[in-house]
Amino acid sequence: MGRKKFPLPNVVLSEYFKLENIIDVYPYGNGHINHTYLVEFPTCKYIIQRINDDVFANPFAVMNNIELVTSHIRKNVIYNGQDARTCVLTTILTKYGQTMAIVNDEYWRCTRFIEEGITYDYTDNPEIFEEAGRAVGLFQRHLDTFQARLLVDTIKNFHNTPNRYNTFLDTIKINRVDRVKECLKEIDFVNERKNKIDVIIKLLHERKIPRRVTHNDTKLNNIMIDKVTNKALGLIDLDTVMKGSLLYDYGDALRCGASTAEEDDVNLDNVKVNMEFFKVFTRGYLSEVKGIIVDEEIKKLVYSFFLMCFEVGMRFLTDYIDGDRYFKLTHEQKQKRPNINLERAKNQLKLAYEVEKNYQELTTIVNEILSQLGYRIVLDPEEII
Ligand code: ADP
Ligand code: GN1
Ligand code: MG
Repeated sequence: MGRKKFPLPNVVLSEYFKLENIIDVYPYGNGHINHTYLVEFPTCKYIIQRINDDVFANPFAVMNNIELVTSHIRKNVIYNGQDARTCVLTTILTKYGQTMAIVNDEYWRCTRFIEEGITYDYTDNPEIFEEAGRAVGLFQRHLDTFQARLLVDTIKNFHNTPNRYNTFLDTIKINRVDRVKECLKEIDFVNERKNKIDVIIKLLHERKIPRRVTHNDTKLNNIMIDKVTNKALGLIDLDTVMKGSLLYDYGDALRCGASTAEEDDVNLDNVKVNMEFFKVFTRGYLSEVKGIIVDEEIKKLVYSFFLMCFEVGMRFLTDYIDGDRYFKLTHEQKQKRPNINLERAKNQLKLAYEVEKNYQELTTIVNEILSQLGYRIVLDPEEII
């Protein structure tokens, strides 16, 4: 029997490529959700991903959303005289002309590998993080003219924090793998804040802030930065593009990039708000969304930073209690970091606490930037969560 040459089935590869031309295939990137591989040819590369259909119940809807959104952005990018191959994801069709290959009940897709860009899991370069802010703002600007109703909610209630809190309570009640006893402190932390978590969802329901097209997963490694110039190219990982609040995208990017520690750092003393990074990201972001963002959204910018740390911390905690069924562990993690979801939860809840503690200073920074960029609104520096 011959050795298996590539880590993904030849039947999948052959939906897209002539096998004999492939030089190598290997796992790529550090996403938590899909299985991602790089396929190398002598002169070019492609990304192949298995869509996680435990998470995305309707992969067709995911691909349909992506096609609609990327076509819209591509049109704008070309209009601006920029390179659409680097600034937007390009879906590669199967040999039958489909956006997905369905092989043995698995859903696979392929995109052009954006070799000109790089995604960082972590950066200590403020110039890059300011560009990340621009990329998130620009994404919003591109989609300001897109009809949100065309998109399907690929994960219902994705950023509905009160809804996620109810799931958290149910998971504790069920206590499927008897882990509740290991997380009592973190559970208390979450419960103590249950009255602070419905602000954005309420504003959306009351139509005090607009429902927009948002990315919903703006962590740093979903933001493509030009390798040479360090300038923003665009956002990738578009599986969760759907209707939402722009506050989710602003807050989520900060939770990931404006921390002094990585998401799974176990030394909680390392986890603080990186004020400089908060400032540069906010500057990049607000310079792009000027004229689009409304005052009621601006008032909740700092809050959204708190909420996104809290929400994902609670999600990691819920999943740990539930036996790691959503954020699945790799083989290596099972060996070396079996409690990684609890570690991530502690880390992100600590960051939420740090945002609370520094709320007024963060508000002052937003005010400075608003004034520098010529916005009229001034936030109340005395406000706390
Ligand atoms: P996940 O949902 O698992 O996070 P992503 O779509 O974010 O999946 O892909 C995981 C990683 O693979 C990204 O963080 C990025 O580094 C890399 N990646 C994905 N698609 C591309 C692409 N078209 N070009 C370059 N890198 C990519
Ligand atoms: C997941 O797919 P990825 O790794 O970019 C998750 C996000 C979380 C993030 C935490 C669809 O993002 O919601 O904030 O992990 N994506 C999904 O790191 O659940
Ligand atoms: Mg990703």
